[in-house]
Amino acid sequence: MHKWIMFVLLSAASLLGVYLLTFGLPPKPVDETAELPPGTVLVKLVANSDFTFSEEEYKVKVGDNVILKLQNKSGIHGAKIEELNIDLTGENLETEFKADKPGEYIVHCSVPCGTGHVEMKTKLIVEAA
Ligand SMILES: [Cu+2]
Repeated sequence: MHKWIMFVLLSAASLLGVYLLTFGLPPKPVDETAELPPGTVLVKLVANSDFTFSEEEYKVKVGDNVILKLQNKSGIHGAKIEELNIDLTGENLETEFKADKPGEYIVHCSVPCGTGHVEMKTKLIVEAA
């Protein structure tokens, strides 16, 4: 009788092993903000397929050192902030700058990406400290 149980356990363990070898362990969620130095904030613009960015506005504070990243979830987009001389496109999807002037900055897509391109905008709000 014990042999039967051992057989079932062994089979289950083997199946689990094969499963893990095939699919690998589920990736652990990476907390990208965990290793940022104090005073540095990460703003991640996620560009979606429906010509939107993931948030209607992104907020930082005056004095923040901002790491601005663009992630193209679907399609190829860009993110341009004219007043700050920032344009994230192509290989250059990350930049770092100091938020030193409060205000609302329009972020718009800078890569012609389709019918919704002209309206593809979001806001970066720099709040007074
Ligand atoms: Cu676009």
